[in-house]
Amino acid sequence: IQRSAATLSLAYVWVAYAAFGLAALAGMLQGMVRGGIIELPSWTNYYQILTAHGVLMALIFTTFFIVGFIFSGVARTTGGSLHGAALKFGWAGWILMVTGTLMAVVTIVMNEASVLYTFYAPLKASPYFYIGSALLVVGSWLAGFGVFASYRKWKKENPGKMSPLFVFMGVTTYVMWIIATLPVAVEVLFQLIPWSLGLVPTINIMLSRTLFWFFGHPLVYFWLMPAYMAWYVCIPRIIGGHVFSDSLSRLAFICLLLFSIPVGFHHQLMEPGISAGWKMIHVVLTLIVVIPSLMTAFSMFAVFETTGRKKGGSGLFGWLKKLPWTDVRFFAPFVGMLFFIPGGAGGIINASNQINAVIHNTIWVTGHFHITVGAAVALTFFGVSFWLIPALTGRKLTKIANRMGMVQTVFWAVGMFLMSLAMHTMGLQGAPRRTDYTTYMDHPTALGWMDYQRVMAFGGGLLFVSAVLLILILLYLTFYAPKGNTEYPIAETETKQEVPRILERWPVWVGLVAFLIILAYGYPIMEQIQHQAPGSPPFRTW
Ligand code: HAS
Repeated sequence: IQRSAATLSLAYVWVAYAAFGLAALAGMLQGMVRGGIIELPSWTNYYQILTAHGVLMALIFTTFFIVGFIFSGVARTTGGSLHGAALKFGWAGWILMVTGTLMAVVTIVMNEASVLYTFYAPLKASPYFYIGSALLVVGSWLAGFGVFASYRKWKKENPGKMSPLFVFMGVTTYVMWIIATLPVAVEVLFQLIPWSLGLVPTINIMLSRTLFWFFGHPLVYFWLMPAYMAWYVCIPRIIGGHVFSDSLSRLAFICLLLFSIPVGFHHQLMEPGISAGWKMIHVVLTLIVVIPSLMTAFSMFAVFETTGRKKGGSGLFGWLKKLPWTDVRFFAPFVGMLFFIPGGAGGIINASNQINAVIHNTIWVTGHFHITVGAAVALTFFGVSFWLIPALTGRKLTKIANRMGMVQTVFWAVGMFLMSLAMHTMGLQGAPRRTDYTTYMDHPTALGWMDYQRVMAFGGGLLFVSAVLLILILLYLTFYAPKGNTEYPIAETETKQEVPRILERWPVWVGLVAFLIILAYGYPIMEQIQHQAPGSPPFRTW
């Protein structure tokens, strides 16, 4: 990869890890507070730290890493460089995103934005928090336009050819992201900012929550799709195999594009103001969006088995032994995949209307998203970073870094396992999410949760140790590892495969997305505007 593209990608990846480090510290503190192990000094509070953790980890770490990773992969698979316009868009996006991040972080530090990462009204933050979030989103759009510029250039130079698989997946991810962020932009620009500036006294809460989840669910796929890009395109090369099926991989991404947006009501199943029929439509579409993940599981099993067998593995499970278990580039994402099996099953449980009544707003949900984004996605991003950073800095992934990476992965996995198991168990016993330490006046049920809360805090401690270790390894790979070449692994199919052209006809897919969105959201949103409640009284958090 040419230096200009490598520097841009690295600039994104390192902001991601700076946010990750702070977020990990906030995460550990908040686990210990909730577990009753420590008390915070009076100048801060649990909700401030919870907001810092959620915003920095779920919004800043992920978005910066994803943008940096996609830029690097697009450069790698389109001849080693980025189009001039892509670089310009990329840097402009970086500046906006960093500015937005700083604005959000400063307001959180000043305790003027303790509104959690979902910033639900009527919790109200300083207008600078919302403006910062808007800049983050607009910056990511610019990055997306940069990827589109490189894609168009490649298409022009290669008329009639299907784009490289990585590029196709990157473009699909951004198309989905740009469409999905429009509703949250509307919520922030037309509801939250005027309200927090005091220009309007109240806002339509129901509408603001609907617009948030219109974006909030596809947001989780924005995290997942780049992890899938690594699974489909990079992992097969790392283990010495091939992409299982080019068409299947592209089809899975098209399904994610189509079905990840019109499903937001599965986060609002317990809310009034949306009738059961519309919720039912969203639940059905949610169960459809599970299918591309099942296709991915099938594909990954196929890649692992065929590669293992080619390397001499025999019998029902003998091929498993032939996988490179001591290579952290494979091991970390693989552990992530294992977490995603219960993570996906938990998602299906959540989406089922009646069972949602049991788990909604309990700490089960927190357990669910720690094993999906916090394990499946995060471990994949770590696994990618171990080769991406040295590939970008022109250094070597040394044996010692690899070994330390394995240790770091084990710490993360054990920490996450303990923490999320405790969360799921407590959740089923009714423990609410998003609460400070409390024994509910020594109520026996709440006292029964306390041991789990301590396990949660212990898991959080292991995660923090793992995070520190990770940052040390990545610093070493950026500045101190010996100079040399580290491969940017991109796999190909074993034989040339014909891919149906329709998969790359964007107007068809964008048209279908628009149709599904209008079907799922058009009428309910119209109803929410028409019959809006008087509005909730504003509640300042500072
Ligand atoms: Fe979720 C809540 C439903 C996936 C993240 N989810 C959340 C929240 C977050 C989140 C952050 O329906 C909380 C939001 C908040 O703050 O309130 N989720 C689903 C469903 C899926 C799903 C149906 N979620 C994710 C992913 C996330 C994520 C992915 C982040 C990246 N989720 C819900 C619902 C709620 C919810 C409700 C609201 C709950 C409430 O009431 O508040 C599906 O997409 C899951 C499909 C996945 C699979 C798994 C496939 C398995 C694979 C691994 C294969 C393993 C291999 C290993 C190959 C079906 C691909 C090989 C092994 C060998 C041994 C060889």
